[in-house]
Amino acid sequence: MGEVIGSVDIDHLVLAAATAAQGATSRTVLEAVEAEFLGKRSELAGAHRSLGSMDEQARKSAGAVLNAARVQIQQAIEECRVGVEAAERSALLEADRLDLTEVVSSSIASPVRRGHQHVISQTQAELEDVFIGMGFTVADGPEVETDWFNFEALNIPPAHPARGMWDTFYLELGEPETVVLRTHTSPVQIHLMEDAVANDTLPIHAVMPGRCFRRDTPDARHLHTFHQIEGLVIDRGMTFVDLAGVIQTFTTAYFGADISSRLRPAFFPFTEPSAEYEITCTICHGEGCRTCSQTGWIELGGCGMVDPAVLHAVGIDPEEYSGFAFGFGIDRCAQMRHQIADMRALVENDLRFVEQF
Ligand code: FA5
Repeated sequence: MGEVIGSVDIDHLVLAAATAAQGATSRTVLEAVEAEFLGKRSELAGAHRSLGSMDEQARKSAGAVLNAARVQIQQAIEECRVGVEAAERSALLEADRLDLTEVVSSSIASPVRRGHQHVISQTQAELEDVFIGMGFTVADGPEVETDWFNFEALNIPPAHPARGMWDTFYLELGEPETVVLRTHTSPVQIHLMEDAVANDTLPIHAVMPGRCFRRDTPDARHLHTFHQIEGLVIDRGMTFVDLAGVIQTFTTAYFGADISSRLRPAFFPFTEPSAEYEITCTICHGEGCRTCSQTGWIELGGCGMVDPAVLHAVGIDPEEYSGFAFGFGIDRCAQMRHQIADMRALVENDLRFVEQF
């Protein structure tokens, strides 16, 4: 037994206070421990009061013992206070923590799903890759064009019957120029040729993919908004053989070697001679079906040698340069490659369809 002052066993009191402080799990409990062992009504305070009845000698030594005991109890409580406060802080942080993994795993009804490129964009990128591999550059042009770029510069004056094939959406922007949503990517040919003349950068070997618009009624192989990839080569000594070779190379690269294809004579006001490139319908393998209107063939694009009148109009000397151009439907290419019976499926946004590619 340690020293007893005013019937209080001081060592025992210090030990009891330290034990109580260590058992405290919160600041509130620790404050209660502090009040119990150091407060006005504590045993220590009672022992202090008993000093008054002692003689001076005994009061001095008992006072020193009580002060030492008070310091020890205070230290024990302070040490515990640091731990309790740290534990309370981390409990608070834990409760407040934002669990970023929770969103992905399970906690919301429809988790965000990672998307991917649409099959039309994939097809465009694949075709661009093929042409880049053949030494072409990729160029861009406006989707909104003046009548001049979309028609007139391509040898299609007002009232030309070919305008009927490419009826479009007119934008009412007022005079002086008629403005249309472009019906094909061919006007980009004019932009490129004008730029090359202005900057003296002939020859041209470029493809120009992009969106086109027509007042076509959507059906198994038509949309009102679709995509073409235009090709333009302007160089010295170009012939129809170069054109046929380029078309064969890129269609073989995209569809594989065993497609069967044909070039059929056709008319375009801006090429002479002109042709249409067709492949055997991949839905019916040439037997005839709804997609190919029972013909067994599907047209992928038009092409031809650039008409000297077009070269002349943009300031290129047709005696020095010749060239060829083509315009293929990107959506048509995707449709035939993936055997999509009805092109409208491409734009209906049905995820069961889109996710297959
Ligand atoms: C043209 O648009 C010409 N500009 C092509 C051309 C370019 C000829 C350069 C000569 C030189 P055409 O109208 O045939 O041609 O369209 C070309 C291709 O675009 C079609 O074979 C088809 O694959 C695609 N296409 C045309 N209209 C639609 C449509 N409404 N929906 C989906 N694809 C279409």
